[in-house]
Amino acid sequence: MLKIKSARVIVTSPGRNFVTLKIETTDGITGIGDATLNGRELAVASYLTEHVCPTLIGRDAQAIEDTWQYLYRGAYWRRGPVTMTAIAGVDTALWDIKAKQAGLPLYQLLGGAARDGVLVYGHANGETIDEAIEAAKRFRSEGYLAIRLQCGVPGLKGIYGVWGKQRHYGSAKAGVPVENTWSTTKYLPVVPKLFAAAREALGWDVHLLHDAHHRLTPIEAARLGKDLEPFRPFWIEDMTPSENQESFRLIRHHTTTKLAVGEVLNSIWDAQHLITEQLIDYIRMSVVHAGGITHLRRVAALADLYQVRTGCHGAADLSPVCMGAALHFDLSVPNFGIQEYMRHTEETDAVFPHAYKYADGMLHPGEVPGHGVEIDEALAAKFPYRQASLPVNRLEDGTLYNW
Ligand code: CS2
Ligand code: MG
Repeated sequence: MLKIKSARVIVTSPGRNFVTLKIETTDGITGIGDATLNGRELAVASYLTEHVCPTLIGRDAQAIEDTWQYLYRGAYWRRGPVTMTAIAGVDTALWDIKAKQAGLPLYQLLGGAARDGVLVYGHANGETIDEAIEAAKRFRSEGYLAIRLQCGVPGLKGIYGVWGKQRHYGSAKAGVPVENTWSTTKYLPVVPKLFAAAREALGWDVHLLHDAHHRLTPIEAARLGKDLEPFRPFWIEDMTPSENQESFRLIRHHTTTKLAVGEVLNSIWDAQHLITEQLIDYIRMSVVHAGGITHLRRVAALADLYQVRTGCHGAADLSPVCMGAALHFDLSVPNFGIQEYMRHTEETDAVFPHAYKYADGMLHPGEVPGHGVEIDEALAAKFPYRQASLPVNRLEDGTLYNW
């Protein structure tokens, strides 16, 4: 039996914090899993180090499902982002080991390739609509078939998803949270203008996406959905907070604009009604935050029954280890929709050498055994943890709001 000999947490910060779990077996096979929770990294690192890793030693490294159930049911305190991210780190590392042991790329253990490559979307943004459109043209020139559009809102600063000319995005800032200001009234008229300009400049053979980032009430989301219908968005994401899954019934009642939800969800139960009532079109849950490949496959299987497609979260605060694992999942899952692809910095890519490659608007996970991502521990050690926090948002009158 292939037993677990060691399980170690590696925290590194090549430009931003990442938490990686590394498992080694008695046969010397190693596997790694992403366990990064942006702004709460040490909570997951501690959960793993103190409460999970000691229980793994001596366990059968091949018993992925039993280990998943042990960590989920055995925790008593089920679900939640910290718990499910910790479980994801273990699950992903064990799938990596199993595929390496088989000498196969991970997707071959998940049913093989269901498509030639994984459609991805890039992130065009700018303080102004013109700047965002120029950025979108650059993504088109790089062969992207799908582009997310975000732009500034006149009269507001620090808008989500606008990071200017720098190539890479880091939402968490050093120290305690910075405070942004928000006005839905100022925001709502801007997005239709952004999409009108994008269709004018880019035409119709490119998918256009937008992230409302939890900022609207259901009726405001319905308004935005109706206003955007003429521009046929691929999806509008996180239109309203998704804890109240019923909210989406109201949005659905008013608009045919396609909806994506789920990057902050971490279990099938959080999305159960969104899926079974077909209140959404894409489920955004990710390998790293939804309990790993084992649980995400269950979510995708439920979604498939209701013609809901996957659209995994893939922001730069999810490490290349998550991206690598997600691409094997994306390549094999029948109801694949699209994969978010926010490029990591060169420093991050050096810490996490990987087999996945971008070409012509698609990513492919590569053919090496496992998920195809490793960690250079010597280099990782050169980037110590730095406390960082996601921003908080207030309305113009000071009311604390959704970031
Ligand atoms: C965003 C994320 O990529 C997205 O869709 O919602 O950038 C999100 O803000 C970060 O992952 C939060 O850590
Ligand atoms: Mg989002």
